[in-house]
Parts: sequence; structure tokens; C-alpha cells
Amino acid sequence: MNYNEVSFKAAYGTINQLPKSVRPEISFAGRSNVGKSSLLNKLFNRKGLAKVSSTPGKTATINFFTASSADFVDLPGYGYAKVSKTERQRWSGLIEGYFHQDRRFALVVSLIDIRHAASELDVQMIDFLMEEGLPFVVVLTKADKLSKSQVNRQVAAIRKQLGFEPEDPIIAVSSEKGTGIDVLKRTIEYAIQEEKKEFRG
Ligand SMILES: Nc1nc2c(ncn2[C@@H]2O[C@H](COP(=O)(O)OP(=O)(O)O)[C@@H](O)[C@H]2O)c(=O)[nH]1
Ligand SMILES: [Mg+2]
Repeated sequence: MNYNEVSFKAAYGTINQLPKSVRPEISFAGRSNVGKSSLLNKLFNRKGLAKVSSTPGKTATINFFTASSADFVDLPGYGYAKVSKTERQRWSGLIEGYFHQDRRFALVVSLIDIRHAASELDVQMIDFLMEEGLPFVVVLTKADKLSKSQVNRQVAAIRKQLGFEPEDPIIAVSSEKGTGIDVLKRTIEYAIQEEKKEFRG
């Protein structure tokens, strides 16, 4: 995977607009404001690739980015309280609709803010990924906001909360400081290779 090559493909507001999945997909899921866009920008070292916003709750779309060996998919952020019920249902419809399609899911990066416990929606998301047997990694964002010992404590606490086995992957990252980015890149690389093997059969 060459992280110097990436381009924005399109934003999709409904499920039936989504392009057929012909390449491995790395999808990013998490609540609004968790740091999804910042993480995408950090991975590709391109500040304006995905829009970073300090005000959560923007119009929900599924955004596709084409990279050298996979498509990167920025899913709409869930769980923003201040939007209408209809808008929230539209968001969950998009996320569920995406995962129910026949797509080349290589890795779902499930983001949680390291300063907090997993929310009910985070837990629902991760339970769903486990039940469906989708390959995933939990990424704890904004690690620069905590001390190293607090980071370790939160990693352990969230592991426990999610009922993780020792082999279940969890990575603490900081898009600000670059912490954990190399580990995440290796995880993505491995997932792409595995998906390709499986796809070829
Ligand atoms: N300190 C710190 N702030 C971050 C980090 N990642 C994102 N943020 C901030 O969190 C807010 C939401 O980020 P954004 O990437 O737009 O989140 P998204 O809604 O999940 O796409 C912005 O104000 C970012 O600057 C990080 O690693 N460290
Ligand atoms: Mg975003």
C-alpha cells in the first residue's frame, strides 16, 4: 500500500448509489467527532483529504477514497444527540445498509475516544462486527490527551468492557502525535493480503 497515492472518489447519500465493491475495503466507523477524518488524513499525510470538523453532526454520507491497494470508506458518524430522530435513522440506515451489502470487507476500523468508555452504540457496532465475523480492529483515538499510564489503563478497561480475548486487536492512536499509526498501517496491510487470498479462493 502506497500511502502517497490517494484520491477522493465520491460521497454517497443513499445505499443504492454505492458503487459495486471490486477492491478490498477498509471502512472507518465511530461516533461523530471521534476523529475518523483526522485519522484518514494522518494515514495519507494529507491534511485536507477528509474534512475535519469541531462541530459534529454534519449531513450523513458515505465517503469513498481510492488508494493504491484498497478503497477507504468513511462511514457517517453515529450517535450525535442533537439531530432529529429521522436524521439519526437515516444514518443508521446507511451504516446497516452498507454492511448488509455484498462487499469486499477487508477491515473495519472501529473508533472509540480513549478518554471514555465505549458507548452503547460503540458496543452495538462491535457486537455486530463480531457476530457477522467481519475482520475488525478497535482503535482508541486522541491518545495524546492522556498520559502513557492512563492510556494503558484505558486500553485495559475498554478491552474488559468489550469482553475481548487477548488476541482481539486494539490500538491506541493519536492523529496529532502520530502514535500507533505504524501499527495501524501494518494491520491494514495484513488485512488487505488476507482478504485478497480469501477473494481468490
Ligand atoms: N488532540 C487530538 N484531537 C483530535 C485527534 N483526532 C481528532 N481530533 C479532534 O477531534 C475533532 C473531531 O475530529 P474529526 O476528525 O473531524 O472527527 P470525525 O467526526 O470522527 O471525522 C476535531 O476538533 C479534531 O481536531 C487526535 O488524535 N488528538
Ligand atoms: Mg469526519
